[in-house]
Amino acid sequence: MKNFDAISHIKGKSLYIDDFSLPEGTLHALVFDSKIAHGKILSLNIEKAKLIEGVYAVITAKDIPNENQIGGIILDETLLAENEVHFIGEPIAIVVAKSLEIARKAAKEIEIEFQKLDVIIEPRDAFAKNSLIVPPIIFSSGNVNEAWKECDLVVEGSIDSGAQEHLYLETQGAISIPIEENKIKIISSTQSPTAVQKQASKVLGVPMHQIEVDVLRLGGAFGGKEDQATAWAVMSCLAAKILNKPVKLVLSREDDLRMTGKRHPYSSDYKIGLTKNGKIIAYEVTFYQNAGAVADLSTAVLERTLFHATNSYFIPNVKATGISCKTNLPPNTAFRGFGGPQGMFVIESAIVKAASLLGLSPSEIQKRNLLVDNNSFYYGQVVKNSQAVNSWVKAEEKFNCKLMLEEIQNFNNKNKLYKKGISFMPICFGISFTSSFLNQASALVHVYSDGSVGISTAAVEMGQGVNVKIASVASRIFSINVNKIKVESTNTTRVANTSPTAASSAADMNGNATLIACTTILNRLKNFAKIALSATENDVVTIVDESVLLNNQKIELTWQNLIQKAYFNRISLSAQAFYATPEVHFDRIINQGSPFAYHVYGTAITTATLDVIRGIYKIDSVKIVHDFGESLNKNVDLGQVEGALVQGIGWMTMEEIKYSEEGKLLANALSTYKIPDIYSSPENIEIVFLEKSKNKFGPLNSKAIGEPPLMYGIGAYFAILDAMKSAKPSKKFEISAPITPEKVLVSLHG
Ligand code: LUZ
Ligand code: MOS
Repeated sequence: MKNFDAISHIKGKSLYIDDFSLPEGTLHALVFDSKIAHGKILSLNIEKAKLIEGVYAVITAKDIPNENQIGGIILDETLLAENEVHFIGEPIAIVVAKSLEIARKAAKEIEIEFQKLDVIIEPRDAFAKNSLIVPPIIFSSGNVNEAWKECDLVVEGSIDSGAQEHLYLETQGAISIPIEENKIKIISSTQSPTAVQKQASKVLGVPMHQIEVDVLRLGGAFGGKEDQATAWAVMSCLAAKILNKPVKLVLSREDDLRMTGKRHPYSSDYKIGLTKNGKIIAYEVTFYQNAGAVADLSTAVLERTLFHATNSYFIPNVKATGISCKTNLPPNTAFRGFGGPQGMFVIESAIVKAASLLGLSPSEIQKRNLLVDNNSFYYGQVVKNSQAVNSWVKAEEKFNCKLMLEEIQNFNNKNKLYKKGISFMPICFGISFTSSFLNQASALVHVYSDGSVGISTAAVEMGQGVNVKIASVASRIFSINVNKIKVESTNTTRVANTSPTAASSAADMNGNATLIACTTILNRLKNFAKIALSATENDVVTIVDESVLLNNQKIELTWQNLIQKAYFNRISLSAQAFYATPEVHFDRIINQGSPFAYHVYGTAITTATLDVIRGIYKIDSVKIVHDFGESLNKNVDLGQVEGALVQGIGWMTMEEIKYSEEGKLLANALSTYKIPDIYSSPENIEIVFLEKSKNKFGPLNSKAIGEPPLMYGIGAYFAILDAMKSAKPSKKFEISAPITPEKVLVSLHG
C-alpha cells in the first residue's frame, strides 16, 4: 500500500498553512525580535511603527490580557520579552498589518534601547558560572568507584557533538480565526495541538473549550514543532483576540532559522573501564547540555540522553550525570532522537578509544557487550526481547562482513591517497514518552451510512505517514478497502488532551486506539448481522474483503448493505476509544524504573572512502538490519529508515551550526548551512527486515520507526575516523562532531 498523500504532495496539491485560502480581512503578523543576546530593555517605542498606514496594532507584553507565560515543563518562558532579553531572536513585539510587507516596514520603525549584559555561548562556561536550568541529574547503578580496580584498562576522554537545524520544509506558522463570541480557531503547524490550545487559553485567560486547534498536516517537523510551534500560534491567536480579526503568522526561513532552537549541542566527559579482552566493567559520563536561554524540553531531552548513555550494551557499573546549562542561545529543543543520539555518540567514542589502546577492533568490544534478555538497563528496566545480538549476527552474515573487511584491507594496502574505513553501529532506542503520563492516545471512528469511514486521532501527520498506518489498521480490522477510509485532520474538539506526536509513538498509541474503536464497531455490526440473518448463537459472522460471511460462507450481503441496514436499525456506527501504554513507570527520586514499553534494535555497517590529500570523503555504503516488528507499511517504514539515516549522517558529518561570540547565528541560510543532498547521501543503502520479530505493544505487532534509525548515522562518523586511522596510524584524533572535511583535513595534516 502506498502512502496516499504521495500523489497530492508530488502535484503540489497538499495544503500547508501558507496555502489555505484566507477569510476576508485576514491580517498578517510579523515578529519583532531581539538583536542582542543578553540585555536589559531600557526603552521600547512603538509609536512611529503604529502610525504607518495599514498597521492595525503593535502588540507588546503589556497587551497580554492574562499570563505572559508559555513554558511547557518549567515556567520560565515569556511569550513576549518584558524587561530583559536572553537570546538573539527572542520575540519582543508583534506587528499586525494589512500585508506582510507593511508589517515589515513598520517593524523597522520600532525603537529599542538595551543595556548589554554578559553573553554565555558554551555549556561549560555556563556551568562554571552556575547558570543551570535545573540541578544536575544523576542516574547510576553498581559502583563505578569500586569497579575501576577490576579493570585492565581505564581511559578517559572528552567529546562534543553539535547542534542541528530541523529545516522542516514548512516554516513555523499559524492562522487564528475568531469565531462568534469569544471562541478562536487556530490552524497550526504543530506536533502538539493541545499544547497550543492550553497555552493560548492561558495567555488569553479563557477556558480551553474556547480555543479550537486544527492541524491538517505539517511540512515536516522532526521535533522542531513539538514545543516550538506553540509561541507563533499563540501570538497569532493573541492578535486575533485583540483585533477581532483573522491573523496569519508564518515565519520567513530567515526568521525561523534565527528565532527557533535546534538539536542540543553537548560537551561530554567520559571514563570507561574494561578487561583486556574487551568486557566493559564500568562507565562514568558527564553530559554538559547546551539548553539555550529557557528550559523548553531540555530537561526531558537530557533524561533521554541518560537513558541512552549505554546504547545497546550491558554495563554493570554506570554513573551518568546530566547538566542542563543555560546559555544565551535560542532555546534548544526536541529533535528526532531527543537527546538519545547525543548520549549514544559518547559511549561509541569511548569504545573506539578503548579499542585502540587494547589493540582490539571497536567491533570486538561492541559485540562482546551487547544486551541480552534479562540483563538490566542501568536505570532498572529488565531487558526483554533483545534483538541486539540477533541484528548484529544477521548483519555480519547477510552482508558478508568478512569479505567487506578483507576488501577494505586490500584496498588500504594498495592505496596511499585514498583510504577506506568501516564501522558497526548497533542501536537500542526506548519507545514511550519518558514522562509516563504522556503515553495516552485516543481515536474517534465514524462509519457513515454509505459505508465510508472517517477517523480522528491525536496523531499529527507530518510527512512520516502516520495517517496511512492508522488507515491500514482500520482497513484490516474492518476488512475494507483503504480507499473507503479517510483520516481526518487532528482537531482538539474531536480528540481532546492530545499528547504530542512525538517519541516515535504516535502510530503505536493512536493505532492501538483506532484498533480498539474499530473493533467496538465491528462487534456491534457482527451482533446486528446475526440478528438480521436470524442466525443462532453458534453461527459465526465475519467480514472479509467487504463481504459478510456466515460460517465462512459467502452470502448476499456486502459491507455497504450491512452498514445501511445497521443504520436503519439504529445501531451506533461511531466509537471513541482510549489507549494508555501499559506498565510504563519511572521513579524520579531514585531514578530507577521501567520507562519504556519496549526497545527498537538494529545494526548498521557503514563504509567510507577518504581522500587523504584533500580531507574529503564519501560514504560508500550503509547496510542495515533493522527490527521493524511486523511492519504496518513496509514502504513507509523503509522511507523512515532512509530519511532518518541520512539525517543522522548530516548531523554527524556536515551540518555545522556556528554562533558568534555575541550569540549571532552564523549559519543563517542554506548557503552557509549544508544538509545532505542526493550527492552526499550514501551511494548504497541496503535495509534488511529482521525476521520473526513481534511486538505486543504495537498495533498488529508493529514497532515504532520514527527516531531509532537516525542513530545509524553515527556510524558514518566512525567509518570516516577509521579511514583516517589507516591514513595516519600514529596520530591520535579527537574530533568533535560534525566531522566536516575541514576538520578532517586539519586533523590529518595540521
Ligand atoms: N518528547 C517528550 C519526546 O516529551 N518526551 C520524550 O520522551 C520524547 N522522546 C522522543 C521524542 N520526543
Ligand atoms: Mo520528537 S524529537 O518531537 O519525537
